[in-house]
Amino acid sequence: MAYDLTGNRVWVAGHRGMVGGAVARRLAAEGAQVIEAGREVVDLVDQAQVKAWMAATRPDAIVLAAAKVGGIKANSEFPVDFLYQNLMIEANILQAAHEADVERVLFLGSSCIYPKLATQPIPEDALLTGPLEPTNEWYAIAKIAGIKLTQAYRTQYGRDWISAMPTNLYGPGDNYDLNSSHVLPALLRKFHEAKVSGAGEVVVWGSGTPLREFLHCDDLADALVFLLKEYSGYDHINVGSGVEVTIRELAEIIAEVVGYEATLTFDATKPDGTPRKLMDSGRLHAMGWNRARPLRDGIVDTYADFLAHERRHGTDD
Ligand code: GFB
Repeated sequence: MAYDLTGNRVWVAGHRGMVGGAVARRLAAEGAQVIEAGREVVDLVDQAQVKAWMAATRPDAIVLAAAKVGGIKANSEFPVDFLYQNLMIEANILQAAHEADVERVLFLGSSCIYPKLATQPIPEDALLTGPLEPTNEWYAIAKIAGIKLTQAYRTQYGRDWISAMPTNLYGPGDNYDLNSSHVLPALLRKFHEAKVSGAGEVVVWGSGTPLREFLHCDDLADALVFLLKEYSGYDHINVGSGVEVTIRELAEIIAEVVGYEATLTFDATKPDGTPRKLMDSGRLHAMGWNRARPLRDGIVDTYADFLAHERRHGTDD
């Protein structure tokens, strides 16, 4: 039977992030009562604070979109932050949710949980079948632990909790800091700045040949609300767009959207990361969700948001 969100009190953990923000907007449109709590209210790495806040708040459902996230550089440079903080956040929230008897939890993982050389497109059952991509293994191991912990509460206590694995995400509210961002916001900012300064050149990390699948955060949020309502099961569910491009092709699309032709310089001192990670989203499609927008449309929307909030990104400092 479908889970009715109307009027339900749903805590979006991580509402200030790109994904959490999108989920909060989508849940509000669904008629849910969205609960938000910033770090000044509850520090998710602190077990006592999470337990006390959860016991006092007692949400009906939780979307666990809080995480220490970042691109390939930040993942490689801050292994403790990515492993420790993410383990603590998910363990604290799930145990506190169990103690507060929370009906539904949706835990969010990432496509980097899969082996570096998994068969493509990657089905859900590729999990734990081979070695991980080293540039983000810390984050991946924390996320794998989160999937397993969610499954453990289901197995041991019969909790109706689920997990979803989004592919590489982008959209309004992304992080545009060039040291910690993912590739799409980084290239949007680099092309925009080259256009403003007339630099004529944009530096792209790595070889430009890795393939990535991209999904707009509002499409992810739509899929997550669909899963919250319609899915109850032990297995995690892939959420992708099926749209895959090389990093060079991505740079070319962004050049077109920003409206600036620049020479691409490939910086071979920066890592490529995993060669390809296209997810098999067949299970989600079979359940009835397949509404990802075309990549170019999503980038147009994201660039408009970037321009509207330019000062926030520090691009004109
Ligand atoms: O998005 P990204 O940082 O992360 O990098 P991953 C994707 C690809 O884009 C890599 C290249 O091949 C990068 O070398 N790239 C080119 C750039 N130019 C740039 C640039 O200016 N900035 C960045 N950041 N990349 C992430 C993981 O892996 O995937 C996270 O680090 C998470 O943990 C996420 O799992 C989904 O796609 O390689």
